[in-house]
Amino acid sequence: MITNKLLIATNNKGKVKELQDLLKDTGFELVTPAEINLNLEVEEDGATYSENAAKKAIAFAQASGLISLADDSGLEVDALDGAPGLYSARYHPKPGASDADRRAYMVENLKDKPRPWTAHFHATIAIAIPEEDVQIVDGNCYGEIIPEERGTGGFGYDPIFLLPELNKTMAELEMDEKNRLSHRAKAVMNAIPILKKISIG
Ligand code: ITT
Repeated sequence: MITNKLLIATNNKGKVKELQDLLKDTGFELVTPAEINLNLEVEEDGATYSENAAKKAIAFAQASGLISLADDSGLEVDALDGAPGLYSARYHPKPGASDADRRAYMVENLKDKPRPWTAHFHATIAIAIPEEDVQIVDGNCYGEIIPEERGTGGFGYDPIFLLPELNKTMAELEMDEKNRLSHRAKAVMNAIPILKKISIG
């Protein structure tokens, strides 16, 4: 049976916070994996953001019986030929590395390349209905990587991702500002018509 609950199908606490805010006016009751005691790690072995996002959304929908929204995202740096991209969460040779380690590693890999280090964040969102279909949308946000960290908001690569037109990093934005501009915000905007259709039935 389809309910009006929507499971935010991610284990990333930064994404959970942003998606709770971005989806608050959709009419769905938002549920997190922790709230339903669902502990699910999905292996991200797809060749594209879409494959990984769909795999996560379907796995969470099957495990919970709830409509599930998953996000697969990454940071693509032009001077690194689009790396780390799909592998952004694992971009470090050392297992167990932190977000701060990954930021330092990125800056280290860029230090001999000419600036500006242009880059964009990409997010693909998949919405899966249990026993039914999965639908995919995406969004991008363009900026540049800077060598020094600025700001304490957000998560992941936000302190080194500058939005040149604002002269602020993603980590210097209030969450509502990030949630107007980010790749994830744009993907959610594209997901709203799909969610409306689902809720109408
Ligand atoms: P789930 O799969 O459970 O959702 P994850 O962190 O493994 O969590 P991804 O595989 O999609 O998610 O990895 C995306 C990585 O890209 C994330 O861990 C960050 O390092 C980076 N990233 C994505 N969106 C970001 C954002 O808004 N700000 C900063 N870094 C971001």
